[in-house]
Amino acid sequence: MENSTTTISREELEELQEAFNKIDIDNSGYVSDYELQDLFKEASLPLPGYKVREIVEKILVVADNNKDGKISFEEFVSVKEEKVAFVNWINKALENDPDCSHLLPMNPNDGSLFKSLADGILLCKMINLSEPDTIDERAINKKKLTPFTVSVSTLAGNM
Ligand SMILES: [Ca+2]
Ligand SMILES: [Ca+2]
Repeated sequence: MENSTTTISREELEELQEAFNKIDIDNSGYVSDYELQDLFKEASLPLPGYKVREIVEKILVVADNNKDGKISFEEFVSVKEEKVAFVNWINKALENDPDCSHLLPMNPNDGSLFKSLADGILLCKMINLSEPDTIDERAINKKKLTPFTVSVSTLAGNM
């Protein structure tokens, strides 16, 4: 595999697989729209349901390369290839935001993005960056949010 063109390290692939498995609630091997919606529900974001559906549709448009309406692990990984530019953009855009100072700057070359997104606050900020005023920032729960019910230790225990 040494001559592979992929830039993804084995470690990173494992992190991606872990994140993917968390989202793929029914273990179908695909992330579907309802699973993405669940993710938002569990994050307890102050978003109305129709907004969540809109955002989920946007994620699908970006990530669903073969247009079968669901995200395969391969598609999930290819989203990652945009990650470095994305992380650098977030670091820059939110560098002076005191609500995010505990999360930034993120390292674009490891799993920081996923860990930081799990915080919830950063996810709200990002949604507002892409669509200003989607979320009333006063409504963001500044305490630590816990969007994932499946903890890393549970996952590790199952391996
Ligand atoms: Ca699934
Ligand atoms: Ca697909």
